[in-house]
Amino acid sequence: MDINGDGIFTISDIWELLHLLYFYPGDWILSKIIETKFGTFFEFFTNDYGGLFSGIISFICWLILFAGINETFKDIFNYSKKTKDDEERNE
Ligand SMILES: [Ca+2]
Repeated sequence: MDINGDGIFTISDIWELLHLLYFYPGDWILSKIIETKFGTFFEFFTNDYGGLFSGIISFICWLILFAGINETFKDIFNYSKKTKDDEERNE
């Protein structure tokens, strides 16, 4: 858990971990395109990990993920509400 490598686990490591986690989707996509013609054309390098492009891609990925989770929970909630309504109607 010592992310910044200073030999001790502190609150800074939690911040670093959150940073790492947030940029993970963007950095992963960057790692896949860095060696392609597309990546070469747009001059993506390993020092772009955690950068603007990665941040934007990560933001979109997290937005899609949380929107999906939200929709899933909405469906579950509506389903349980429907079943409750149906039960009340049957009584
Ligand atoms: Ca540390």
